[in-house]
Amino acid sequence: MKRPNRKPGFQTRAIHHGFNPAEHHRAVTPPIYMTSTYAFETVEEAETIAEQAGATYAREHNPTTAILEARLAELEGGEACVVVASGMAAVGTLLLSLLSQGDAIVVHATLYSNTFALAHEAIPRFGIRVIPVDLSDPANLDTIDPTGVKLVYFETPVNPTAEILDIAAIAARAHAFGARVVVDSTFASPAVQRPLEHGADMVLHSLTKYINGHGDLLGGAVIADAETIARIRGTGLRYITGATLSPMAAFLVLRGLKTLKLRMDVHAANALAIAEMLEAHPKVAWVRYPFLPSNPAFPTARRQMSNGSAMLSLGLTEGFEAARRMMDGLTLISRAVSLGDAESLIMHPASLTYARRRTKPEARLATGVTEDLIRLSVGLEDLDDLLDDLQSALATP
Ligand code: 4LM
Repeated sequence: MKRPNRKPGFQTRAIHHGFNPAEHHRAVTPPIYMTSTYAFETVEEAETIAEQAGATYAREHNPTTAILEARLAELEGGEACVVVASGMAAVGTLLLSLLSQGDAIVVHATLYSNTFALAHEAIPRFGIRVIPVDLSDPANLDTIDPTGVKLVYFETPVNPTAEILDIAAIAARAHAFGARVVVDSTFASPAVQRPLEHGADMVLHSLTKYINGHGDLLGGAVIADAETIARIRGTGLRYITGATLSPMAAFLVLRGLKTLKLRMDVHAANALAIAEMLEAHPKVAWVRYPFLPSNPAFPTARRQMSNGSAMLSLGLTEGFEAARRMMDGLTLISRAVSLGDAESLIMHPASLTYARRRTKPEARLATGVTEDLIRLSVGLEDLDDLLDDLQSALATP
């Protein structure tokens, strides 16, 4: 019997929310609607549907995608969601929908490298003032000129440092001068952290990472109030970027979501054990993982995250060259960018940035990213195998 007053748990909603088999020929799994356009009985019907911002064309509407959007909004505790073709499409579509010439945006000093490039190279070209602030101390927000600041934008945990920013403290200060807060929560996923519950106004995800979780597609999402999402969909997605997620990708993300919480529990348990091993290792100079008890950010992390997720950063006592040698010694963990997959992935931002400079001299490391920093996305392999691989690689002379 149904108990109407009890809200189903996260895992149940991740499997069922927003889908009724009775509306889809009793299919238990959401069907993939491969169509670019929709037919109407009459011109009047087309007009009515267009007026209600309903499905007229697949750049903005698709039934498979709509199930994913309803489910992500529910899991983040937001009113509405729009999904797009990649995480960068989400960042670009959001900023180009909500900012205009003369506006300003605060960004945390450290960001994912391409969000950093968007903020510091592209956005200023449109007459938008970009104000980098070290948000690890939220009081730094009190020192800026808030004129025209519409958005305060940051990631937590931060890419690639795994630093933790205090969502509630930053949101309180941003709201005091009338700005809205956007949190890129890609490194956590809604199974671990729900920024809207801590005062953020919008949540952004690269679906490519934990939410899909299987390393086989690109996708992005923004979750916010219904009016903001209607604006992002109706301008940003419709005629600025047109960066629509394919229905096939939406279907795969829905499949990934069903196991998100289960995966995050194993990711986090593996990551904590690896962080503890690294912390005690003589060749490791430092390690940063949100839920390491020695991490000064642990109390903040515990307040806003249910576990530490599985992104960690570390530096070796012998620095840059030692990082490259250690990574080349790994046989199980893949040397690859991206994160959140079943496979463990490791990368060294400084090497990639230096390589990129051969073709793009202005390429630079984001603030706070040191030359020795190695980033590890801990996967779902057996913990003993991961520990073995890391310990053997660290033993490489
Ligand atoms: C990477 N990251 O770090 P798409 N926001 C965050 C991210 O980490 C990323 C994006 C947005 C990496 C990709 C190669 C916090 C991406 C952008 O890759 O466009 O889905 O997401 O290794």
